[in-house]
Amino acid sequence: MVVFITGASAGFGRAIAKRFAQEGHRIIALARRKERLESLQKEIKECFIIPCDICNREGLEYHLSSLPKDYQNIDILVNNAGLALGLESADKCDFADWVQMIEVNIKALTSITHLILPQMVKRRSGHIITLGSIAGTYPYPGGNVYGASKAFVRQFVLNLRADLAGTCVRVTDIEPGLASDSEFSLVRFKGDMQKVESLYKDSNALKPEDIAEAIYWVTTLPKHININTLELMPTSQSFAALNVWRENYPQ
Ligand code: 8X3
Repeated sequence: MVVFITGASAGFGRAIAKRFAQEGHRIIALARRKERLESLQKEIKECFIIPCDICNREGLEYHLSSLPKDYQNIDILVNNAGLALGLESADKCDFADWVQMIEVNIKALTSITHLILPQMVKRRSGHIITLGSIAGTYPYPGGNVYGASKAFVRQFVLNLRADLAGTCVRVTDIEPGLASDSEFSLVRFKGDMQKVESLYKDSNALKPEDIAEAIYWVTTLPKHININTLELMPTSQSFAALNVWRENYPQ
């Protein structure tokens, strides 16, 4: 199969590329950082790299129209690129951070899906994977736009399922909880390593390889099975009671 992975240079994306490559599949790896893509290319056998900003639709169009023959029929699109910026309360957030999350998590994800989906429908075969989050279902303080962007992703996937009835194209939203060993939290905390370390300390968080395994599983199930959403958390993570703020409100 040909597997197109966005955000493939590190973390989840890199682990997903390696998992599929291990089974002999061809990888198209897209990310901004060329050197990292080149190092991935050295690690796996059949890998075509696209150094491109996922927000650049013209760039995406160009690269998609110049894929080598063996890579033109994309069987799986893994919409992995995405980010969280900040964990402040909404009234204290930087608006530019909100815009950037919307640009990458929503606009870029829909852009690449829009470019690749028609060829899958035409061939009556293919699987679109998105990386959602538990934050798209469960609100938490500081989740504001990040969680909302992942709620978009979840609903987009379900709506795609409705549109794709009868096309044989499958769509799945993978929704991880706390996951370490990627740049996710370092980006979210803007390089504050102390915050990252205290978040993951003794947490037994999910690892990129766990996410890759989940994706490998949903995409290799018999063709008549479509996993719509797959929510996974580390066993150590669970739910807390709803918050009740107690004070006498002015009447
Ligand atoms: C990442 C999971 O719990 O940090 O999407 O929101 S969480």
